Amino acid sequence: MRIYINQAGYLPGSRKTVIFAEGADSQDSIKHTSEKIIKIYRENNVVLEKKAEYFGLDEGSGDYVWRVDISELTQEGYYTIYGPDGEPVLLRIMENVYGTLNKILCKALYYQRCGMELEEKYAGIFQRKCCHEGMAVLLEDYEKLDSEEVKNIRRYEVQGGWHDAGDYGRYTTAAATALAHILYAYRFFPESFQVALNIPESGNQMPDILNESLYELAWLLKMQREDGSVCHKLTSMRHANFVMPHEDKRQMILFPASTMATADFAAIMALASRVYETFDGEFAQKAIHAAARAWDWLEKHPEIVGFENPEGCNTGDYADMYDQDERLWASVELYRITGEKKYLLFAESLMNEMVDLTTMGWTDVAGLAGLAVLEKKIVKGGEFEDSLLESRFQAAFLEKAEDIWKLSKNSGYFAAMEIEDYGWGSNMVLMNRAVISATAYLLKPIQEWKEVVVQQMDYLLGVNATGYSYITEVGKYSCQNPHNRVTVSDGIEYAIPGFVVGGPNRNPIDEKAEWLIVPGTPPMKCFMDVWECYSLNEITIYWNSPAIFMTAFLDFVR
Ligand code: 9MR
Ligand code: ZN
Repeated sequence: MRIYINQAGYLPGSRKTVIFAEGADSQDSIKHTSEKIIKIYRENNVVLEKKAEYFGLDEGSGDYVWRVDISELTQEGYYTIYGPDGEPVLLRIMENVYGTLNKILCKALYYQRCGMELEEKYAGIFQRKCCHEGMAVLLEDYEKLDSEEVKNIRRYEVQGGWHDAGDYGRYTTAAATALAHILYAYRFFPESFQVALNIPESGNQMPDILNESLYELAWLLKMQREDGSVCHKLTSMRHANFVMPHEDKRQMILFPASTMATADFAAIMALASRVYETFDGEFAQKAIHAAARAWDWLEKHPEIVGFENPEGCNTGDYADMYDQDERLWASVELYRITGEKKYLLFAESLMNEMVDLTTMGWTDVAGLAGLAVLEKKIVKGGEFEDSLLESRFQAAFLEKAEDIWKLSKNSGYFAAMEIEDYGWGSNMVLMNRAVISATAYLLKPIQEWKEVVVQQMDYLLGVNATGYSYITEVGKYSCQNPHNRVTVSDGIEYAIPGFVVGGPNRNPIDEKAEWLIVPGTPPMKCFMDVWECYSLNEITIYWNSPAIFMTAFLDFVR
């Protein structure tokens, strides 16, 4: 029998779940339906005695599950909970739990910074030297590097941005998605982002989350070519070895443009232009100009221009065979900032093409267009200029929130997941669903939808069948061995705190996980906190970003 709690802490006013579980294969002869009473102590006094509710066999985990709702406890402080087997577990209730966590998740992005020294006064023990200062070449010139023609090759200054993940690549669609979660979160919940992050720009009048995001945006501008198109990625031909970033001297290559990258770029630059307008007019101008140029190129390329890794390249490809959702997002954002009818007409013409209007991962971004459209309603109680788009997106988000709630209710662990969802980066699927639920709650305050967000946060922080907190160094049993080249090679005992790892994956593709995960393991348990397991335990910017959205939301509505 094991006991699972949210290891970061619970909000005083929100739903609080504790789970007891026992593997279906357990040798213990505990009768599954037998009554289980739990006791919660505070300073040696019993403050709550409660019967656990027997859920039954949970399919995702293969566990027999008992759930205890301890929402009655609303006083801040530390509590000890005794499980049926008598083992004590310490839990805490804290008003600022998600404010604090939000800050840690945001600060993690600073540690991903490329092309800049991380000084001790900001990075502490994680200080490191400047990396990836070299110039990049276009893929078509890469072959010429060893030839006579080398002197004619044009080189590009591409310094800056965040390393995408545990690798040192920088990828456009991944960057745009991460930035979108963050910038929409900032628009929806600005109050949740008022704390300083102790980064070099702190104190300059701009909220630090915008400072941090600007570091990425400024780099992203460098991914655009003269014709307006935007390169799909900037990486070396092969992933770096497990060395510190400054030791990675591989040639950086600007890979060809794709319509997905160009449309995402147009969308995020248009969004950034309106977000930064009051803080940095010059950047806002540059951003909208760049967005318009990207759009012009898209207009000239109505057919999809895809992206595929060239032979011999093993860095990420962020494969995506469909670009209509990216174009939709770009047109909506461009309409919001320019008010030009042509963008609106274009967006309307795409609405019926979309299978799902709520998606917000790097492959499918229709839901990001949704956030752009619904923002007016959420933030100012205003209306979007087009009632068709607004009503379609609103209906889609509300309907989806209802589905997500049902999913979560059917899981012993309240995880809004189906068996097939436990693939590479399953935590993102779960978090993106929470973002949808949060958005729907802002449109229509159905209590259950907010609880879904709370429960997905609980899952990330330990209320799941592995018992891990999937956020590095947050919680007693947190992931500490993420697949992150910096963490593997920095010689520091601790992981860099505040990174969300990919999570359980029933189809792991890295050798170590294939070897470690016993066939037949239930999907929610297909996880190892082992650094080689990149398809389980890697980190990326777009796994932190939905968590940033969720924590900002929870801090806002608490
Ligand atoms: O997060 C991505 C996951 O959804 C895909 O299944 C996988 C394979 O295409 O790629 C993941 O993204 C990785 C990227 O390709 C390179 N940087 C690290 C990313 C996280 O593992
Ligand atoms: Zn770097």
